[in-house]
This record gives sequence, C-alpha cells and structure tokens, in this order.
Amino acid sequence: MILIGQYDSPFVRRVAISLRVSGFVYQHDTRSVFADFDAMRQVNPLGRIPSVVLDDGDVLIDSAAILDWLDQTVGPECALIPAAGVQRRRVLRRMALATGVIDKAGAAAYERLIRPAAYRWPEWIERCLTQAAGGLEALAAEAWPVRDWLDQAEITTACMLRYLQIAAPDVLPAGRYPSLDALSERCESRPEFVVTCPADYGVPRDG
Ligand SMILES: N[C@@H](CCC(=O)N[C@@H](CS)C(=O)NCC(=O)O)C(=O)O
Repeated sequence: MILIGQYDSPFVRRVAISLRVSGFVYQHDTRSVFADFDAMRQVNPLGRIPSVVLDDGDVLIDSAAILDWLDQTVGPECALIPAAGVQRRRVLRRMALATGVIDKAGAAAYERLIRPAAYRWPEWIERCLTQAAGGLEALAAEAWPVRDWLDQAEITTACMLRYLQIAAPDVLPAGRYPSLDALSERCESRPEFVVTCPADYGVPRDG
C-alpha cells in the first residue's frame, strides 16, 4: 500500500497514524501537492492529498473515505469510529469540529501565505479565524478521558492541534485550552505520532 502526501497535512497525518495504529504497513510517497501538482492530478483528479494506492491498484482519495475503508477492513471490533449509536455520533461530531477547524484555519493560512498581499481580504480571514476559534472552543468543552487506546476523534483532533502549532500558531495560543494541550501531549508522545511528526509546513510562502 502507498500513502501519498506529506505529514504537514493533518489529513495525511491522520490517515498515516490510523494505518499505523491499526497495524498496516505502507510505503510513503512524499511528493509535494504544490511542487508536484501535475503528478498529483494523475493520482487524484482534484490534485489533493491524501491518496492511498491499495495493493490491487485501487486508488482511494479523501481522508474520510480512506478511514472508512480502514474501519471496514479491520471490522467493527477494531474500527476507530464506533459502528453505531451515541458513541458513533459523539466521535463523528468531534471529527467534524476538528476537520472544520483545519479547513478554516487552513483557508486563513493559505490567504496569508499564498495569496499576494494586494489581493487579501482581511474580513474573510477574520471570518475564517472566528469559525476556527468556535470549533476549538467546542472541542475544548468536550471531555477527553485518558485511556490506553485512541479513537478517530482523538487522532483527528490531535493532528489538527499539531497543524495549528506549525501553520497557524496565533489561532491557538498555548495554555488557552488546557484539556486540548493535554490531549495533544498525550497523543504526540505515542510512537505513531512521533514518527509522523511534521517538522515544518510546506506550502509555498510569499516574500
Ligand atoms: N476533504 C479532504 C481535504 C484534503 C485537503 O484539504 N488536503 C490539502 C492538504 S491539507 C490539499 O490537498 N491542499 C491542496 C489543494 O487543495 O490545492 C480530505 O479529507 O482528504
């Protein structure tokens, strides 16, 4: 199996960590979604990451679809998203909040890092950051019990928190939400997080 995409993408990283937690081995294709755009479009017509190429050649695109394949493959006992009921709803809600924060903080970061300064729209950036802050506040209000195992809400939220630290540090000042800091520290100390930890954020930057 081949995982395509660099770990500075929280969507790629949550797939990588989920594969490792579930005992899968993969080759890592680290081509850049920006520098290798044409090659990326050969794999995923949207030119986005992550993608996973399965051993039979089938290509999975979009982290949610990849995680769904993973849970289907390992079965309900080992799935990272509970199969049904209130537990499933709770995990899906947290995942929606965490991916929403990534989307909004990411949109603001793209505006500031990629769009030429003359074309930036401060009100739009402000709106995105307000939405990201709302998601963070909602996640901080949730209980994050300490356990030996991880579910997908914890993996996705921890990947989101690390992404903010490197791509949009002003969105989450250290200490604002101690429960999220604790979740991040707990997750980042695990081997699957350590080996996938991104050192830097690889989007093209202006000036
Ligand atoms: N819904 C997609 C979002 C993936 C996504 O936003 N990927 C980003 C990297 S974090 C990307 O490919 N950005 C380049 C682009 O959209 O042009 C997923 O969950 O896989």
